[in-house]
Amino acid sequence: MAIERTLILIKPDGVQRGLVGDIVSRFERTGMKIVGLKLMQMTNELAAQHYKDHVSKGFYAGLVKFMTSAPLVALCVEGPKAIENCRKLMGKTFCTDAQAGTIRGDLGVSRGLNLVHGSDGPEAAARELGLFFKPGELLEYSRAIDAWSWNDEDKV
Ligand code: DAT
Ligand code: MG
Repeated sequence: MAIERTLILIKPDGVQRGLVGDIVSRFERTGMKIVGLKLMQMTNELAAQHYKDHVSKGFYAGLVKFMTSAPLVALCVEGPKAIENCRKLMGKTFCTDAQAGTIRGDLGVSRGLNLVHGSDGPEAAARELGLFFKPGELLEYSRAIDAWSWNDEDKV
């Protein structure tokens, strides 16, 4: 299995509620590696690109308004099956449906204010990472814990 990279956003509600540390920790403590991280505010232009597949949906205008309303944190997380693994950690889209133990299940109660975004597949991950990070902003580095977090058997 390939080692994947995925885009995670800690949405404005997560930043405003002081949950950045908790949410980052949930990804970090799995052993996956943070290879990009920034605090930023989403512009309308970036929102339009990021959510282009949702433009015809009834919730689109509210979604863009929410996502551009205050700073968010963008992360690039790397690891075996990182895309699917991060989605699992996030839980179902609406917090009310998300299982206990997930970010949305543990930390949220809303439909739209659901704390996190995670790319939903390899194509989306590549496209979205390109929107949020310049190539030089994603780093390659080793950590002492890497050998105890995943090994060659996770790459098959
Ligand atoms: P996810 O974030 O789980 O990938 P999505 O891509 O289908 O979900 O939708 C993007 C965001 O839009 C989602 O995080 C919250 C919001 N959203 C989706 N469906 C909605 C709905 N029916 N009503 C209100 N907000 C919705
Ligand atoms: Mg999505």
